Amino acid sequence: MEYRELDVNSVLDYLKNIKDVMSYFNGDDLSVDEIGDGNLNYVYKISSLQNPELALILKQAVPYLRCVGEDFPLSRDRMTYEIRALQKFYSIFPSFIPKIYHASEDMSLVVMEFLAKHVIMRKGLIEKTEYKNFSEHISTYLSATLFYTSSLFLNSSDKRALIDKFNGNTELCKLSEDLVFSFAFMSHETNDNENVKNNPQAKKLFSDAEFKERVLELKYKFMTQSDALLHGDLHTGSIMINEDETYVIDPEFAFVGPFGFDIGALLANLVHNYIYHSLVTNDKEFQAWLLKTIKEVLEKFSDKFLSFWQKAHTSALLVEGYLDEPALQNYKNFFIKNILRDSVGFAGCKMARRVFGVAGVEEIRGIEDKSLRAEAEAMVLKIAREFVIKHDKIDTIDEILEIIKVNS
Ligand code: ADP
Ligand code: SR1
Ligand code: MG
Ligand code: MG
Ligand code: MG
Repeated sequence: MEYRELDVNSVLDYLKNIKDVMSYFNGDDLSVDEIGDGNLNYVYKISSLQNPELALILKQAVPYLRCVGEDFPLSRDRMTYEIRALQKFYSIFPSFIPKIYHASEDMSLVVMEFLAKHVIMRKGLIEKTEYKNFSEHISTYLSATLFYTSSLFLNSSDKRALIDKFNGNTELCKLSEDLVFSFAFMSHETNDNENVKNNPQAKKLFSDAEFKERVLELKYKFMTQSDALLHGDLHTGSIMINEDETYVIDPEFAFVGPFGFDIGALLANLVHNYIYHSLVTNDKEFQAWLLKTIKEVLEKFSDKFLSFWQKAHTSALLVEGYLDEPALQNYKNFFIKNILRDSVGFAGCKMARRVFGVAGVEEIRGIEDKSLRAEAEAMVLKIAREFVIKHDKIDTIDEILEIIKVNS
């Protein structure tokens, strides 16, 4: 089928020939609304007019960046990788991934379960909602997806086949290389230049050679280290949640990259939210919940990752009998510490890019009062800098919490 860009008027015409979607709606009359709020794609909600319980999502990639327009071309192949990642992650842990009803690489679209009872986590956190199962859920998601797609579990040929399957997601990897690790730390046309202009914090950041050199180390890892299949954009806007359930959506940036990148993205976004509550709502109780959650996510991730490893036998990395038991335990503990250290480093890059870079986060860029926003940006940059400079010396999770507390 030849690609065509859909709109609210043509979605139903496309879907009428898709048996799995039509049988889901039992022949009901349907309506279509565009509900996308992300930077890249169009998201349509298809609803039954007879039965309010029945609804699906159709997400289509267009050959440009939605938030900029056709002047910023971007390969719609990103949907091919989103479909593959949704399928792969669903095969590892289906309860965290929306069910797919239909996917077309030609049309660069996917039709999936509508998460009716869930909200975008960033919005829930801004409203001070405590999600008591979140650390349990997301630590399972992270440890399972990272472990079971790594060379700690896969044999050599399966791992290389996995890399092959995602290796073509070049444009989105390049977007992260540019936006997460480069443009936001230098003068660049894509930055929020209204804010950069005459801003002493921008001047200081752009000339901070020590910070920028350490960012390069992390960028190099991002570009070269093929540890595991990543979501690639795991901020709190890619999580849909309620008290009981957690879903991870929008894995279009998926590629086989460094273990710490998704964990770092999540950590960065929880810290953004902490800073927001520190300055805007001044809600100490909610801040304490956020810190407790960060600690639990990291601790549970480490425990679960090690326990998956304990259960696995040989893999591409560890051949039976290669190390005795005490040496093996030492090796594993050191391995997990390095994942946490990299996560902190990536979190620092991910936090700092949201200050002057092209895409901000609501918790910081959305602060209307200019001087309060500048205060929030100063906190983000302080913590981000500490994360980046100190990440490879971090020994305990409490040290990470201390950096957040002392600087906010
Ligand atoms: P983008 O890649 O453009 O960021 P997303 O996949 O993040 O697109 O989707 C944009 C928005 O659409 C989400 O923030 C959410 O509000 C809504 N959305 C996406 N998928 C679903 C879903 N399965 N159920 C309900 N809402 C969804
Ligand atoms: C211009 S695209 C900016 C960002 O949106 C996505 O969600 C990713 O975070 C990307 O870096
Ligand atoms: Mg999104
Ligand atoms: Mg489900
Ligand atoms: Mg996206």
